Amino acid sequence: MNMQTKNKLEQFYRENVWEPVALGQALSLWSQQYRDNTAVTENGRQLTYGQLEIESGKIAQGFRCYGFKKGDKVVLQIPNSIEFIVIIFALFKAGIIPVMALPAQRKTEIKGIMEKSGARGYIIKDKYLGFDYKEMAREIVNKPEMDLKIIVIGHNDEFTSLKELKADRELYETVAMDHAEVGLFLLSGGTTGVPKLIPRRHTDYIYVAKQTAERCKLSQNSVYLAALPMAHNFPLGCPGVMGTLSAGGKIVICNVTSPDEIIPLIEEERVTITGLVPAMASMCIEFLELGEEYDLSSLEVIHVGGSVLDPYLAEKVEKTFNCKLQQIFGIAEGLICCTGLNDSDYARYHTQGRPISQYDEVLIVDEKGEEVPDGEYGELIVRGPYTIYGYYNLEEVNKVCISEECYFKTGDKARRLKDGNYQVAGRLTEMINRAGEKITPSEIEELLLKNELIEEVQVVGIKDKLLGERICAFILDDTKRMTLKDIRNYLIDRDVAAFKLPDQIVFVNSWPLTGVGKIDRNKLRELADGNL
Ligand code: OOB
Repeated sequence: MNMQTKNKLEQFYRENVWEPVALGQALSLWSQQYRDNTAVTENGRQLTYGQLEIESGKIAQGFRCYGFKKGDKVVLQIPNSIEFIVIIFALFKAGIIPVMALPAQRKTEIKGIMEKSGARGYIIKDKYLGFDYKEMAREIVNKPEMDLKIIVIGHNDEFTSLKELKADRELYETVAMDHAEVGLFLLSGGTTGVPKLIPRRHTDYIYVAKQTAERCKLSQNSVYLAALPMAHNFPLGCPGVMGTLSAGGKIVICNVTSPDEIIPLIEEERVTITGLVPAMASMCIEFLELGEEYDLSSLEVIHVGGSVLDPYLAEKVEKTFNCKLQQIFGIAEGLICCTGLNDSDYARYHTQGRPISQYDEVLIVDEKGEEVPDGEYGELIVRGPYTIYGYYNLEEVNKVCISEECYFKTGDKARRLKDGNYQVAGRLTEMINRAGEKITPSEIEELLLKNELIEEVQVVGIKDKLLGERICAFILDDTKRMTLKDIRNYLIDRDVAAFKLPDQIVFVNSWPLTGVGKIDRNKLRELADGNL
C-alpha cells in the first residue's frame, strides 16, 4: 500500500465516513430494529428479520464446527433463494469471506477463481436450470491435493448438505473483526478469461448500500424484487439485498431472471422497486406487449443499469411500468452513480446521474491522464471511500489500472455535463478502429434506432485482415427486413461519413447474454465471423 492510499484510508476513518460495523453485526442491528418485519420471501416461504438472524447464526456455528476459520475463503455459487441470504450472513458472522460466483459460470472460470482465492470451500445448489453443479464440483476437485470442502443445497448423498451443516445453536462468541477488513470478494465483469477478485470491505459495502438506499428512498414499506442474480453487485448491494435490509424492507426472491417470473411476481408481491439490466428491461416490455393484463401499480421505482441504456428505451420503461426510472452506473470495483427521482426528463433518460457519495472523486481524463473540460468525453477514473485500491493478488494488473494518485481507471468512455450529471457512452475498448479511423458504436446505434424497421441494434468492431477492424451491425429481427445496402443508404441519407458505414449486418433472434444478463459482445463477435 503506498502513502497516498494510506492517507486516503485514514481520512475515511478520521472523518467517520465509515460506520464501525461489520456485515454480520449489521444484520444483528437490523434484526433488533425490525425484528418482526418480513426480511425475505420466496414462493410462499418467508423469514422475519429475527428468524434470519437466528438461522444465519446457526449456519455460522455450523461452518465453525465444520472446521472453517476466520479469513478462510469460500466460493459461493447458488441461485437466488432464501438460502443465499442466510448463507452470506452466516459466512460474514463466522468471519469467512465469500467469493461471489454467478450461477452461469462454468468449470474454467470456477477453477480459476478457486486458485486465485485459495478457497477452502465451495457451496453449490444441486441443480439449477438443468445444469448439474455436483458434477462440475466433482470435476474440479478430482485432484487429491485439493483440500476443498463442498457443501450442497438440495438433493445430495455425496457431499455435505446444508441441513447437516446447520448447528442446533447459534454462533455466540463474536468473531473479532475490524469493519475495514475484507468482507467479500466480488468478481470483475467481462466475458473472457478468469474474473479478477475484487476485495470489498465490510464497512464500504454497508456504506454504499445505505447511500444508494437513500437515493431511492427505501423504507420499511419497500418491497425489493431481487430479479438479477444476487451474486452481482447491482442486486446485492446497490441498493439490492443489503440496502433493503438496512431500511427494514422486504426482499422478494426471483429464482430465474426472466420476464415470465419477474412480471407476475411484481403483481403478486406488490413489489415497489426492482433493478434490471437494459436487455432484461426490454424483454419485460416485450412480454407486457403480448397483451396479458397485470396490475403493476405497486411499482414506484425501476433501476436500470449495467450497460448503456438507449434514451428511447429509458422513456419506454417509465411509460410502460408507470413508475420512476433511476439509471444506475456502477462497477463491482466500487463507484455508483445514479439519477435522482426528481431529476428532469432529460437527466433521467439521457444521463446516469451523479456519484452517491460526496467523497467520490470522479475525473474525466484524456490519454495522457489530463482532465478534460465538462462536455468532452474521456476516460472515467475514480477514487473514494468504497472504490478499491487494487485487485486481490494482481500486482501487475494493479500497476496498469490504478494511477499513482490511487484512482481506479474504469476503462469507460464518459463525460461530465455542466449540471454535474455524467453520461457513459460505453467501453473505451469498444471504440472501433477501422483502418485507423475511430468510430464510437453508440453514435451509429443511435442513428440506426431512428429507423422504424430497427428496434434493437448493437454495433461491434470485428477483427479484419484488411481493415484491422470492420463495422458489424447486429439487428434483432428474425424477419430480415433490411439489407446491408438499405442500411448504408439510410445512413448516407443522414450525412454519415463513409468510414462509419457498417461493413456487415447480422440478424439475430435474441441477444446472447452474460451471466448477469448484459449483451455478450464477445459472443456477437463469434457470430459475425460465423456469418461471413
Ligand atoms: C455493474 O457492474 P459490473 O462490474 O458488472 O460492470 C461494470 C461495467 C462498467 O465499467 C460499464 O462499462 C458498464 O458495466 N456499466 C454501464 C452502466 N452500468 C454499468 N454502462 C453504461 N451505463 C450504465 N448505467 O454493471 C453494476 C454494478 C452496480 C450497479 C449497477 C451496475
